[in-house]
Amino acid sequence: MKRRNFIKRASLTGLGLAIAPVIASCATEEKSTKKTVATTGTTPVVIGTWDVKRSTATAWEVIQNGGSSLDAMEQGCRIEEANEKGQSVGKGGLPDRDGKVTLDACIMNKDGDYGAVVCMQNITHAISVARKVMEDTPHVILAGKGAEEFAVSKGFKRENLLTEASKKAWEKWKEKSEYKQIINIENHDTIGMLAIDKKGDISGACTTSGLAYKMAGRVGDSPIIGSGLFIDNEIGGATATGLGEEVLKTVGSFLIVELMRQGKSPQEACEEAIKRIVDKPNSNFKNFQVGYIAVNKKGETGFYSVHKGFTMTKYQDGKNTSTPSTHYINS
Ligand code: SD4
Repeated sequence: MKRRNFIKRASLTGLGLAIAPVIASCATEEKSTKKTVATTGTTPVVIGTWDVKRSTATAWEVIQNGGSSLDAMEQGCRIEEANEKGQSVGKGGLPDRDGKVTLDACIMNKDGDYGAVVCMQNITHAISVARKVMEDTPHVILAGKGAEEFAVSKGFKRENLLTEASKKAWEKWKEKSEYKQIINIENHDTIGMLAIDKKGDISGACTTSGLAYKMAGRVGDSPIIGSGLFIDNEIGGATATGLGEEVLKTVGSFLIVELMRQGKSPQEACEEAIKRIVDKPNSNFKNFQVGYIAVNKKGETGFYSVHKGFTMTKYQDGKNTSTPSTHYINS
Protein backbone atom coordinates (compact mmCIF):
# COMPACT_ATOMS: atom_id res chain seq x y z
CA MET A 1 0.00 0.00 0.00
CA LYS A 2 1.36 3.45 -0.88
CA ARG A 3 2.29 5.53 2.16
CA ARG A 4 -0.23 8.26 1.34
CA ASN A 5 -3.09 5.76 0.97
CA PHE A 6 -2.05 4.05 4.16
CA ILE A 7 -2.15 7.35 6.04
CA LYS A 8 -5.54 8.19 4.51
CA ARG A 9 -7.04 4.85 5.49
CA ALA A 10 -5.47 4.86 8.89
CA SER A 11 -6.90 8.28 9.62
CA LEU A 12 -10.43 6.90 9.08
CA THR A 13 -9.97 4.56 12.00
CA GLY A 14 -8.91 4.75 15.60
CA LEU A 15 -5.55 3.46 14.40
CA GLY A 16 -5.07 6.82 12.76
CA LEU A 17 -4.97 8.51 16.15
CA ALA A 18 -2.56 5.96 17.55
CA ILE A 19 -0.07 6.10 14.70
CA ALA A 20 -0.26 9.80 13.94
CA PRO A 21 2.55 10.73 16.34
CA VAL A 22 4.71 7.94 14.90
CA ILE A 23 4.20 9.18 11.37
CA ALA A 24 4.86 12.73 12.49
CA SER A 25 8.13 11.69 14.13
CA CYS A 26 9.16 9.75 10.99
CA ALA A 27 8.57 12.89 8.96
CA THR A 28 10.72 14.91 11.36
CA GLU A 29 13.43 12.29 11.14
CA GLU A 30 13.30 12.38 7.37
CA LYS A 31 13.69 16.13 7.55
CA SER A 32 16.52 16.04 10.04
CA THR A 33 18.40 13.44 7.95
CA LYS A 34 18.20 15.75 4.98
CA LYS A 35 19.47 18.63 7.10
CA THR A 36 22.87 16.96 7.49
CA VAL A 37 23.32 17.00 3.72
CA ALA A 38 25.21 19.96 2.35
CA THR A 39 25.15 19.89 -1.41
CA THR A 40 26.83 23.16 -2.25
CA GLY A 41 29.88 25.06 -1.16
CA THR A 42 31.91 21.97 -0.28
CA THR A 43 35.63 22.53 -0.66
CA PRO A 44 37.58 19.64 -2.16
CA VAL A 45 39.46 17.42 0.22
CA VAL A 46 41.53 14.24 0.00
CA ILE A 47 42.35 12.03 2.98
CA GLY A 48 44.30 8.80 3.30
CA THR A 49 45.20 6.29 5.97
CA TRP A 50 48.79 6.56 7.26
CA ASP A 51 51.51 8.87 5.98
CA VAL A 52 50.72 8.81 2.27
CA LYS A 53 51.53 12.34 1.14
CA ARG A 54 52.54 11.30 -2.36
CA SER A 55 49.17 9.61 -2.83
CA THR A 56 47.15 12.50 -1.44
CA ALA A 57 49.17 14.97 -3.55
CA THR A 58 48.47 12.95 -6.68
CA ALA A 59 44.75 12.74 -5.90
CA TRP A 60 44.63 16.45 -5.09
CA GLU A 61 46.20 17.31 -8.42
CA VAL A 62 43.62 15.22 -10.28
CA ILE A 63 40.87 17.16 -8.51
CA GLN A 64 42.52 20.54 -9.05
CA ASN A 65 42.65 19.76 -12.77
CA GLY A 66 38.90 19.22 -12.75
CA GLY A 67 39.02 15.42 -12.44
CA SER A 68 36.46 13.37 -10.53
CA SER A 69 36.97 12.10 -7.01
CA LEU A 70 36.83 8.59 -8.51
CA ASP A 71 39.81 9.27 -10.81
CA ALA A 72 41.61 10.91 -7.90
CA MET A 73 41.13 7.82 -5.72
CA GLU A 74 42.40 5.43 -8.36
CA GLN A 75 45.44 7.55 -9.17
CA GLY A 76 46.26 8.14 -5.50
CA CYS A 77 46.13 4.43 -4.62
CA ARG A 78 48.24 3.49 -7.63
CA ILE A 79 51.16 5.46 -6.17
CA GLU A 80 51.35 3.21 -3.12
CA GLU A 81 50.65 0.05 -5.10
CA ALA A 82 53.72 0.77 -7.24
CA ASN A 83 55.87 1.68 -4.24
CA GLU A 84 57.97 -1.44 -3.64
CA LYS A 85 59.14 -0.14 -0.27
CA GLY A 86 55.62 -0.27 1.17
CA GLN A 87 55.29 -3.86 2.37
CA SER A 88 51.54 -3.90 2.78
CA VAL A 89 50.23 -2.74 -0.59
CA GLY A 90 50.69 -3.89 -4.18
CA LYS A 91 54.17 -4.74 -5.41
CA GLY A 92 56.51 -5.60 -2.54
CA GLY A 93 53.62 -6.51 -0.23
CA LEU A 94 54.45 -9.16 2.36
CA PRO A 95 53.20 -12.58 1.24
CA ASP A 96 50.93 -15.14 2.85
CA ARG A 97 52.54 -18.00 4.79
CA ASP A 98 53.13 -19.92 1.54
CA GLY A 99 55.11 -17.04 0.05
CA LYS A 100 52.35 -15.76 -2.26
CA VAL A 101 51.50 -12.07 -2.46
CA THR A 102 47.71 -11.80 -2.70
CA LEU A 103 45.98 -8.46 -3.10
CA ASP A 104 42.58 -7.15 -2.00
CA ALA A 105 41.14 -3.84 -3.26
CA CYS A 106 37.88 -2.00 -3.77
CA ILE A 107 36.59 1.26 -5.08
CA MET A 108 33.24 3.03 -4.68
CA ASN A 109 31.82 5.97 -6.60
CA LYS A 110 29.34 8.76 -5.95
CA ASP A 111 26.45 6.70 -7.32
CA GLY A 112 26.93 3.91 -4.81
CA ASP A 113 28.54 1.60 -7.37
CA TYR A 114 31.31 -0.62 -6.14
CA GLY A 115 33.88 -3.02 -7.55
CA ALA A 116 36.45 -5.25 -5.88
CA VAL A 117 39.07 -7.91 -6.33
CA VAL A 118 40.00 -10.35 -3.58
CA CYS A 119 43.00 -12.61 -3.20
CA MET A 120 44.37 -11.65 -6.61
CA GLN A 121 47.97 -12.51 -7.53
CA ASN A 122 50.51 -11.15 -10.01
CA ILE A 123 48.87 -7.82 -10.89
CA THR A 124 50.26 -4.67 -9.26
CA HIS A 125 47.37 -2.26 -9.69
CA ALA A 126 44.56 -4.06 -7.91
CA ILE A 127 42.66 -0.78 -7.52
CA SER A 128 42.45 -0.31 -11.29
CA VAL A 129 41.24 -3.88 -11.73
CA ALA A 130 38.59 -3.23 -9.06
CA ARG A 131 37.44 -0.19 -11.04
CA LYS A 132 37.19 -2.32 -14.19
CA VAL A 133 35.09 -4.86 -12.27
CA MET A 134 32.76 -2.01 -11.29
CA GLU A 135 32.54 -0.46 -14.73
CA ASP A 136 32.91 -3.34 -17.18
CA THR A 137 31.22 -6.35 -15.57
CA PRO A 138 27.76 -7.16 -14.21
CA HIS A 139 29.41 -8.22 -10.92
CA VAL A 140 30.94 -6.46 -7.93
CA ILE A 141 33.66 -8.86 -6.71
CA LEU A 142 36.05 -11.10 -8.62
CA ALA A 143 38.32 -13.47 -6.68
CA GLY A 144 41.67 -15.21 -7.19
CA LYS A 145 42.40 -16.70 -10.57
CA GLY A 146 39.21 -15.23 -12.08
CA ALA A 147 40.26 -11.72 -11.05
CA GLU A 148 43.76 -12.23 -12.43
CA GLU A 149 42.49 -13.56 -15.75
CA PHE A 150 39.97 -10.73 -16.02
CA ALA A 151 42.80 -8.25 -15.40
CA VAL A 152 44.95 -9.80 -18.11
CA SER A 153 41.98 -9.71 -20.51
CA LYS A 154 41.79 -5.97 -19.82
CA GLY A 155 45.45 -5.43 -20.70
CA PHE A 156 47.08 -5.59 -17.23
CA LYS A 157 50.55 -7.17 -17.20
CA ARG A 158 51.40 -10.16 -15.01
CA GLU A 159 54.33 -9.34 -12.70
CA ASN A 160 56.13 -11.02 -9.83
CA LEU A 161 54.98 -9.05 -6.79
CA LEU A 162 57.34 -10.74 -4.32
CA THR A 163 60.36 -8.44 -4.09
CA GLU A 164 63.72 -9.59 -2.70
CA ALA A 165 63.11 -7.63 0.52
CA SER A 166 59.68 -9.20 1.09
CA LYS A 167 61.02 -12.66 0.24
CA LYS A 168 63.79 -12.23 2.80
CA ALA A 169 61.30 -11.10 5.44
CA TRP A 170 59.12 -14.14 4.71
CA GLU A 171 62.10 -16.52 4.91
CA LYS A 172 63.03 -15.06 8.26
CA TRP A 173 59.42 -15.43 9.45
CA LYS A 174 59.43 -19.08 8.34
CA GLU A 175 62.26 -19.90 10.76
CA LYS A 176 59.69 -19.75 13.57
CA SER A 177 56.45 -19.63 11.57
CA GLU A 178 54.88 -17.93 14.53
CA TYR A 179 51.67 -16.18 13.56
CA LYS A 180 50.68 -13.29 15.71
CA GLN A 181 48.89 -10.05 14.98
CA ILE A 182 51.31 -7.20 14.63
CA ILE A 183 50.14 -3.85 15.93
CA ASN A 184 50.91 -1.57 13.05
CA ILE A 185 52.81 1.20 14.65
CA GLU A 186 54.96 1.96 11.66
CA ASN A 187 53.69 5.00 9.79
CA HIS A 188 52.65 3.21 6.67
CA ASP A 189 50.21 0.43 5.83
CA THR A 190 47.10 -0.47 3.84
CA ILE A 191 45.97 2.61 1.99
CA GLY A 192 42.35 3.71 2.24
CA MET A 193 41.46 7.02 0.59
CA LEU A 194 38.42 9.30 0.50
CA ALA A 195 37.90 12.46 -1.55
CA ILE A 196 35.44 15.18 -2.43
CA ASP A 197 35.90 16.80 -5.83
CA LYS A 198 35.00 20.28 -7.07
CA LYS A 199 31.45 19.16 -7.82
CA GLY A 200 31.06 18.04 -4.22
CA ASP A 201 30.98 14.33 -5.14
CA ILE A 202 32.54 11.75 -2.84
CA SER A 203 34.41 8.58 -3.82
CA GLY A 204 36.69 6.18 -1.97
CA ALA A 205 39.18 3.38 -2.51
CA CYS A 206 41.10 0.89 -0.44
CA THR A 207 43.97 -1.41 -1.46
CA THR A 208 46.19 -3.83 0.46
CA SER A 209 48.22 -7.01 0.42
CA GLY A 210 46.42 -7.86 3.65
CA LEU A 211 47.97 -9.22 6.79
CA ALA A 212 51.51 -10.49 6.46
CA TYR A 213 51.81 -14.30 6.66
CA LYS A 214 48.05 -14.82 6.63
CA MET A 215 46.60 -18.22 5.77
CA ALA A 216 46.30 -18.94 2.05
CA GLY A 217 42.95 -17.65 0.82
CA ARG A 218 42.39 -15.25 3.71
CA VAL A 219 40.50 -12.08 2.76
CA GLY A 220 40.33 -9.06 5.05
CA ASP A 221 38.04 -6.07 5.36
CA SER A 222 39.71 -3.86 2.75
CA PRO A 223 37.84 -5.14 -0.34
CA ILE A 224 34.51 -5.70 1.39
CA ILE A 225 31.85 -3.04 1.00
CA GLY A 226 30.75 -1.56 4.31
CA SER A 227 33.77 -2.91 6.16
CA GLY A 228 36.98 -1.57 4.61
CA LEU A 229 35.15 1.17 2.72
CA PHE A 230 31.75 2.77 2.37
CA ILE A 231 30.52 5.86 0.53
CA ASP A 232 27.13 7.52 0.55
CA ASN A 233 27.36 10.64 -1.58
CA GLU A 234 24.57 12.31 0.40
CA ILE A 235 26.29 11.78 3.74
CA GLY A 236 30.03 11.00 3.55
CA GLY A 237 32.50 8.14 3.48
CA ALA A 238 34.74 6.05 5.71
CA THR A 239 37.61 3.62 5.31
CA ALA A 240 39.63 1.37 7.60
CA THR A 241 43.05 -0.05 8.29
CA GLY A 242 44.33 -2.60 10.79
CA LEU A 243 43.10 -6.03 11.76
CA GLY A 244 40.46 -6.69 9.13
CA GLU A 245 38.70 -9.44 11.06
CA GLU A 246 37.64 -6.91 13.70
CA VAL A 247 36.49 -4.38 11.12
CA LEU A 248 34.49 -7.05 9.29
CA LYS A 249 32.75 -8.21 12.45
CA THR A 250 31.50 -4.69 13.16
CA VAL A 251 30.93 -3.55 9.54
CA GLY A 252 32.94 -0.50 10.56
CA SER A 253 32.85 1.82 7.56
CA PHE A 254 29.11 1.41 7.01
CA LEU A 255 28.59 2.01 10.71
CA ILE A 256 30.54 5.29 10.55
CA VAL A 257 28.52 6.56 7.58
CA GLU A 258 25.26 5.64 9.30
CA LEU A 259 26.37 7.41 12.48
CA MET A 260 27.14 10.52 10.43
CA ARG A 261 23.67 10.20 8.86
CA GLN A 262 22.28 10.37 12.38
CA GLY A 263 24.13 13.64 12.97
CA LYS A 264 27.48 12.60 14.43
CA SER A 265 30.60 14.42 13.22
CA PRO A 266 33.19 12.30 11.36
CA GLN A 267 35.36 12.36 14.49
CA GLU A 268 32.55 11.23 16.78
CA ALA A 269 31.55 8.52 14.32
CA CYS A 270 35.11 7.12 14.09
CA GLU A 271 35.40 7.08 17.88
CA GLU A 272 32.07 5.26 18.23
CA ALA A 273 33.11 2.64 15.66
CA ILE A 274 36.35 1.95 17.56
CA LYS A 275 34.36 1.74 20.77
CA ARG A 276 32.11 -0.93 19.23
CA ILE A 277 35.23 -3.03 18.66
CA VAL A 278 36.78 -2.59 22.09
CA ASP A 279 33.44 -3.03 23.89
CA LYS A 280 32.77 -6.45 22.40
CA PRO A 281 32.69 -9.25 24.98
CA ASN A 282 36.18 -10.76 25.23
CA SER A 283 37.66 -8.13 22.95
CA ASN A 284 41.37 -8.66 22.58
CA PHE A 285 41.92 -5.02 21.61
CA LYS A 286 45.20 -4.64 23.53
CA ASN A 287 46.78 -6.87 20.92
CA PHE A 288 45.61 -5.38 17.66
CA GLN A 289 45.32 -2.10 15.84
CA VAL A 290 42.36 -0.71 13.93
CA GLY A 291 42.20 2.83 12.54
CA TYR A 292 39.39 4.66 10.77
CA ILE A 293 39.21 7.85 8.75
CA ALA A 294 36.02 9.58 7.63
CA VAL A 295 34.74 12.61 5.75
CA ASN A 296 31.27 14.13 5.64
CA LYS A 297 29.54 15.97 2.83
CA LYS A 298 30.66 19.30 4.24
CA GLY A 299 34.32 18.28 3.94
CA GLU A 300 34.82 17.83 7.68
CA THR A 301 37.10 14.92 8.54
CA GLY A 302 37.79 12.61 11.47
CA PHE A 303 40.18 9.79 12.39
CA TYR A 304 40.70 7.54 15.37
CA SER A 305 42.45 4.30 16.28
CA VAL A 306 42.71 1.71 19.04
CA HIS A 307 46.45 2.23 19.62
CA LYS A 308 48.97 4.98 19.22
CA GLY A 309 50.83 5.09 15.93
CA PHE A 310 48.08 5.63 13.38
CA THR A 311 48.19 8.74 11.21
CA MET A 312 45.93 10.38 8.66
CA THR A 313 47.14 12.43 5.71
CA LYS A 314 44.90 15.24 4.54
CA TYR A 315 45.14 17.54 1.53
CA GLN A 316 42.80 20.48 1.87
CA ASP A 317 43.04 24.23 1.16
CA GLY A 318 46.35 23.62 -0.63
CA LYS A 319 48.02 21.95 2.38
CA ASN A 320 49.19 18.34 2.54
CA THR A 321 49.70 17.23 6.14
CA SER A 322 50.03 14.01 8.12
CA THR A 323 48.71 14.11 11.67
CA PRO A 324 48.99 11.48 14.42
CA SER A 325 45.66 10.06 15.46
CA THR A 326 44.16 10.24 18.91
CA HIS A 327 43.61 6.75 20.21
CA TYR A 328 41.55 4.64 22.60
CA ILE A 329 44.44 3.21 24.61
CA ASN A 330 46.24 6.11 26.18
CA SER A 331 49.46 4.52 27.34
C1 SD4 B 1 43.47 -6.50 6.32
N1 SD4 B 1 42.91 -4.28 6.96
O1 SD4 B 1 43.70 -7.24 5.36
C2 SD4 B 1 43.85 -5.06 6.20
C3 SD4 B 1 45.26 -4.93 6.63
C4 SD4 B 1 45.65 -3.60 7.14
O2 SD4 B 1 46.95 -2.31 8.40
O3 SD4 B 1 44.97 -2.62 7.02
N2 SD4 B 1 46.72 -3.48 7.82
O4 SD4 B 1 43.00 -6.92 7.38
